[in-house]
Amino acid sequence: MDNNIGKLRNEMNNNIGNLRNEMNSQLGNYVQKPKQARLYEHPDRKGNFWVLSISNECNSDVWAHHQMNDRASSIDVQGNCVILYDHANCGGHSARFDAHCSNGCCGDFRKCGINDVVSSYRAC
Ligand SMILES: [Ca+2]
Repeated sequence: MDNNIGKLRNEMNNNIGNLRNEMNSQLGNYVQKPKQARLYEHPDRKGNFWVLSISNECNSDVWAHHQMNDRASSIDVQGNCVILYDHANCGGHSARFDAHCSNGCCGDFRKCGINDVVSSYRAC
């Protein structure tokens, strides 16, 4: 009798575990991963970097983080599309960096007139 109860309990626990795994896996398909990119201090992704949290809202955390404000010289868009701006609150001169870096200046902002000025950004 005790053996049967133990067996049933184990079986039930296994089923619950399988259901939980299945549920988490299904949920994972709906939870959107945050979009990120890296802004680098020097050309060719060198020096200190700052991780951008990209959304449709303008983000001025580069401006607020004084060690990176007006210093960025290259970017790794990590498959995302980002618009970088000269001023806080997405103001002033801007440059658009798509997933393929088709503007040709991901590795060197001097080529697109946005070197050492970036203060804010948003998703394309
Ligand atoms: Ca600036």
